[in-house]
Amino acid sequence: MAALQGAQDGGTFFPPQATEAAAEHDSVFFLIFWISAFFFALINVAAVYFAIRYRRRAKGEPVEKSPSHNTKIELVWTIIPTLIVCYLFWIGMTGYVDRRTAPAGAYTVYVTGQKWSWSFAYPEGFVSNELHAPVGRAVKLVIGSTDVLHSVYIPAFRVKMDAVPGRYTEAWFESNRPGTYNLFCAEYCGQQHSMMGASVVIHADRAGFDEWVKEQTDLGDLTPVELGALLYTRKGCNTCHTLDGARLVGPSFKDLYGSPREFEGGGTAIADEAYLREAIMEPTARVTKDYSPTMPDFKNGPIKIEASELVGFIEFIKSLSADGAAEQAQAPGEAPEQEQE
Ligand code: HEC
Ligand SMILES: [Cu+2]
Repeated sequence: MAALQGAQDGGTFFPPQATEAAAEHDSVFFLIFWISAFFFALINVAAVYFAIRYRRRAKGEPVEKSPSHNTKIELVWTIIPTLIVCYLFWIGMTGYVDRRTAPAGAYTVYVTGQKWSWSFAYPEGFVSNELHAPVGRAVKLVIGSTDVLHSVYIPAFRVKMDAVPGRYTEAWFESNRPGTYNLFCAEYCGQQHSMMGASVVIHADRAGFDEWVKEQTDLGDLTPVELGALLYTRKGCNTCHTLDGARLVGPSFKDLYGSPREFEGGGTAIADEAYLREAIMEPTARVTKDYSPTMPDFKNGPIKIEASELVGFIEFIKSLSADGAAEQAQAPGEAPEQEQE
């Protein structure tokens, strides 16, 4: 029975409890579960017993006299269940209101769902594809979508809220347990729905979190290739593009530079700097063959790419192909040229 009750490390029914709300949620669930189990057993046993006791008799067999009613029993089976459902309503309602109302002064993170990835914009002015927070701090999620219905679902926090295009929804949590948890999309949103996940990282203390925020905001003295490598995860390219040649939502960046590209609806090109620039800033101008035009708009969308960052992406992608790496070795630190192959 303890295994059923969802201990901190997760029971049979539930993932670990990483918020106080999760523990409350599970206790309400199990209370209702055991009350239902008790009445299920009671009613079935009574039904079988009465079916036998008051079965149809053979002709001539004496019939047991049955009373028309019994006020005492009727009062008991009316009042007790009424009190129970009132109590369940009370704990359900107060729990719901608590879950819906973020405490004043909560740390606000803007969550955006899009086919098929999540992005998290922080009040310090940066965007990440991971949700980070320190232990013991209330975090309010303001949730939007750029295309279709999605749903933010963090099982370990017992948090679930739809992301609806054209409006903002809210959810909140306060974790009491450091660790890394899963965030899923819980609204079927198309082909790559099952791959639409993100990590939620709860830092053990405020200092660890502040450190992470500093890393995100401080670009330091990076070469263009290093900048591109950093932005590749920070702007969420890694949710759709790999570096090892594997196909995800989009084509891999490995050996992309210098390779021949084919497009939907015809046409070909060699992936030089000018092409990469167009592919990143205007992804729908020419759509790579066998892929759908689902790359986010980095010009006007919620996550933007600055001119200085574009150089980083191009140099980073170049460094991932033999041709590009050789060129970079010849002319270290030079800005990308526009020449054709
Ligand atoms: C939601 C998924 C998604 C994200 C996020 C994404 N892309 Fe894409 N990307 C695609 C898809 C799909 C294609 C192929 C279709 C097309 O050409 O638009 C593509 C194509 C490309 C291409 C052209 C590849 C080729 O085959 O010629 C480049 C370059 C590129 N993306 C760069 C980026 C960069 C840089 C980022 C991050 C700033 C990024 N993408 C983020 C989905 C994504
Ligand atoms: Cu989704």
